[in-house]
Amino acid sequence: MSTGRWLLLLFCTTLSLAEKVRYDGHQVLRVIPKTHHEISILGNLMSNLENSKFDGQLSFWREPSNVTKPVDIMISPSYVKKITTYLAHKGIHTKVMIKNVQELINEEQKGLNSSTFAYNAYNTYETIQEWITETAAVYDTATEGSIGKSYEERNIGYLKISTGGTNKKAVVIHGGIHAAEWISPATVLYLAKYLVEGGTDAKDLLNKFDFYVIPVLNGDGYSFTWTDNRLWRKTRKPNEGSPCMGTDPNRNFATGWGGIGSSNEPCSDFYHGTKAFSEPEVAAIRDFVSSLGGGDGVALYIDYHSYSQLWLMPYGYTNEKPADYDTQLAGGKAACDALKKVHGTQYVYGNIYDTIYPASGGSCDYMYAKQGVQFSYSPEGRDTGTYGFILPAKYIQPSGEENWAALKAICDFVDTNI
Ligand code: 0X9
Ligand code: ZN
Repeated sequence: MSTGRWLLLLFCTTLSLAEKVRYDGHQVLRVIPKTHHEISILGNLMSNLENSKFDGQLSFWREPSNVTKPVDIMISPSYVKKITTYLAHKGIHTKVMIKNVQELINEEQKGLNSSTFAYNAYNTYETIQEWITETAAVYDTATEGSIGKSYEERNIGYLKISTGGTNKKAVVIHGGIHAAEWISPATVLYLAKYLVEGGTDAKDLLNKFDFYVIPVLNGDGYSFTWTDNRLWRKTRKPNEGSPCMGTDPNRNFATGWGGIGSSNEPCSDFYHGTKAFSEPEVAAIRDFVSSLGGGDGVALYIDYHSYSQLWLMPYGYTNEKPADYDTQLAGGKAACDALKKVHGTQYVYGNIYDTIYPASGGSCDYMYAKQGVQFSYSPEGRDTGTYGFILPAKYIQPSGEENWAALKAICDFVDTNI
């Protein structure tokens, strides 16, 4: 190859390595549907997302579900006018929540430090895994473990925090099933911090339970949000016959798999995959909870998401209420009441189907219905849409503090109700 060609190749490779998906001028619009007719118009807009015409131009940050429930749509600049006019013609009013998504990403980038760990900052996948090893080395109560590997063979590490003894049930906590939801791993790390540092409250919890904290379940997706696309949600496994990669891991569990609120289109953000547990990360958390004895060994399972400030519980795949609904709901209330006392942050609690939207194949339903974990929750953390997935790092600490209060409350509740 000539020197010129080599240089060209080097230039192109460097360019493609440096290139990140940009969201210049992308807006997030909010619609609060007033009627079922409006919901179906928004639903059609969403299914259009799946045909090539709108591909990449519209992305639902919050899907349509019910009247009065906000729907958030990110729209590329060239489509903003087209979509707002289209909706206005149908009598649907839109409100700009985020004027320019790229500006928020730029702000966030300024504060990122990819090499050192800090609780009050967003940390890379690598730094978080190192944190697991270092924390296990420092604290007697902490040990390091792994639940398996991601598709790209990243380790899915966990920190076990335990004061020993027998007959304690487990609490399994994880973050980062959805890659873009950065406040989730950050909050989960804060919870682990309080547990290992062992204040009076932590000691009290550790007398009751053993804790398994998995900061990032979907490490491939999370890494991809740092290197390529800040808003990536899914796993990173290629889909045969499609140019689009990844499956929504929270549609990949075996509870109503392939049903309402999931998509069979690989390009959709809500793609359910080729079969339940097609994603190694999802199979890994299934096997891990099984290895702890399912519901016999695990008292409480919490899968942290963002955003919307909701404390969600089963089911998402049906509007039927589980047998344990009243107790689960009372647990959710205890968590939200305690959370609110810290910084005044208001969470709404309830079943996934009615409180956010129908969602089949989710972790929360699966751990309850199939593994028998009586208390299974999927909270959606801060905020309510001002920043959405791109929550500034200054909110990590308050999120950690209030979620610690919520965790203490739910653990106490579970301890007296199991
Ligand atoms: O769509 C989801 O998976 C969740 N919302 S998010 O914006 N974080 O993606 C809601 C579903 C609730 N969780 C479960 N079904 N487990
Ligand atoms: Zn999520």
